[in-house]
Amino acid sequence: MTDAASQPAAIRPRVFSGVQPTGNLHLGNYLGAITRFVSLQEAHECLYCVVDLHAITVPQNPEDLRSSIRDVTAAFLAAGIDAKRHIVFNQSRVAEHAELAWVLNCVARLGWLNRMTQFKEKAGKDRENASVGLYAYPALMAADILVYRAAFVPVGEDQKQHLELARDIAQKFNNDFAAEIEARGQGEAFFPLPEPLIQGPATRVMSLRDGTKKMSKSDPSDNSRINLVDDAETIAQKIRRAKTDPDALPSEIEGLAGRPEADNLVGIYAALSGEAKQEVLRQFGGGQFSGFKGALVDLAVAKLGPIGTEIRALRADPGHIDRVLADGAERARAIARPTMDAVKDIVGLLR
Ligand code: AQP
Repeated sequence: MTDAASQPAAIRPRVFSGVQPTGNLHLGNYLGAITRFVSLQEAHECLYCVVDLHAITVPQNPEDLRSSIRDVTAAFLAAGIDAKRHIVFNQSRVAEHAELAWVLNCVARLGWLNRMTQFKEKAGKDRENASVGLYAYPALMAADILVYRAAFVPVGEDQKQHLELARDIAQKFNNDFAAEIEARGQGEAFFPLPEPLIQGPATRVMSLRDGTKKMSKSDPSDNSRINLVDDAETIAQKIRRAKTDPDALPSEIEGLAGRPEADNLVGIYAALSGEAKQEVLRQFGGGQFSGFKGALVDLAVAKLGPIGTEIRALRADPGHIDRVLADGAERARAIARPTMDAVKDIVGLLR
């Protein structure tokens, strides 16, 4: 047998990605990231991480954080991630993430971090009061990926800049320590430059209330997003109330220009049905939103309903979730520790 799935994990390209336990996972997280996580399992060795150290860069209620960590894990499993064949764990259990992040903080330049737009958005006007962790977040994200020397990172469009930074940090480490890396027989580049996988028709799902804003867990309006745990009635209500414009749907893609809400709903339909946007417009172009929204409700409920049911069932067994996370952390650490030991040797830290 020569198909990728039958290859030993060690020779399948390695994938890493993370999701923050900062609230209810929504359709944007699902279409932008989690569906890709699922499809990559076939031909890759995958590590999927609940990035709890990222979550605490902004204040969290400890009780809510604990349950969010379990909820994100439940969503991974409910969506079809196989925690036996791949690795599912929470970041804080593998201390090598934080350990490597410190070294990378010393490699990354202030000027690079100053350019990160997500920090500017999340810190808002009260920048002086943002945590140092929120500022250094992208260096921790680089460590998450590089500690496994991952080849590919499936993410939504919003993480593109952070991925570019991770590549810059990896490159600078390789350059700064080139002599030591070579002397230790680690080849020319110790860290491979990770490739972002930003693909599919829904890499940036927008708010249902405002087609110019990203669908987000932290949006104060619950009607702005479809949560993976929403029941059928809630999904239906949110779609029916989604903002639209007065015109009929266009028949051609070009007709979606300047119509962010229409574009978003068509994109969501396309992503859930696996069709191209043009195909969706071929079916619904010229019609009113009410008919299209009815079809979108049916599709969304059919696709998301079973996942929500499974998440609720898994929530009832936190012991199972905790065992999955502990087992995943042990297997993740077995990969991360040798990288960290090599980094210490390369940098000149005694161990
Ligand atoms: N709206 C989105 N469309 C497509 N992809 C998205 N992702 C997030 N929002 C969208 C992708 O989901 C993965 C996990 O994201 P995260 O939860 O770790 O952080 P985030 O990007 O900050 O997500 P939120 O919902 O906006 O959270 P808050 O409100 O807490 O900041 C990532 O791959 C992300 O690209």
